[in-house]
Amino acid sequence: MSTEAGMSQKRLAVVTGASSGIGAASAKALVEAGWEVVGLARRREKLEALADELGQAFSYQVCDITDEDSTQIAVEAIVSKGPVKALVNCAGGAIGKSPVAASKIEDWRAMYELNVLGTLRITQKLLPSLQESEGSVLVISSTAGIEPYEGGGGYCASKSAERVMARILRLELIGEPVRVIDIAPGMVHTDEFALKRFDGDQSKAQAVYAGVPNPLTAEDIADCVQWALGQPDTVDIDQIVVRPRAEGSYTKVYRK
Ligand code: 8X3
Repeated sequence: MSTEAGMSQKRLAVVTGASSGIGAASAKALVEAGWEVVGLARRREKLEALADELGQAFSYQVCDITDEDSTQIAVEAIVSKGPVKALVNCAGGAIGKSPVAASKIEDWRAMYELNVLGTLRITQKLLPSLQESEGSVLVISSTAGIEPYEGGGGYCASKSAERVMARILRLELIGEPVRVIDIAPGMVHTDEFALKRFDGDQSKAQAVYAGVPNPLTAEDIADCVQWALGQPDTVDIDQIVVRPRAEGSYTKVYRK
């Protein structure tokens, strides 16, 4: 499909982690830009609310990408309706902020299962459809995958793995009509990221953003997603690193 032909036809994007944060914002931005979007997430009620808000251009599959059967069922339902033009991998998160010496193995395992293996699983399953459509794999990684920081062991390791996976996939697909895009956000203030990291502890979650003028929002990242996917099929935005102006690195943040 040529770029111009592709623009005039239906463009279907699959967004993982669509129930909240960057995933929900990306689904909205893509619908606003004329895409049809299938949102994947575990929480049906959140997906239903998004469907009510976004209307016909948005549908969803309740899906846990850490589960093989759940993902297979969702993918079969999606590809039966036609080729997928973009996969936006937003599902992911941080669990805990303990030093390596004291980290819980199960926290690391959960982050690997979701951030790395879940992304791998859904990407593998949708790749044939993306190849058919001259599509794009987009990964929301993190600056945590570029600059490790104390206490970030499991999360930084998983995000490094996710970034490396995207980079290697890009190399392995050279010559094929598929783009691989890695967007690495720094500090993004969403409702759930820090709360999940700190096991629901509101004060620890709020301290992450305390005094920081204008942390990024989920909508800022969704703009990057929409812009990167909106480039011509032959233009691969390999990597975007995006931070709030007040953040130079995880450990160099201006607070008022
Ligand atoms: C989130 C960025 O800085 O909290 O992916 O690790 S950070």
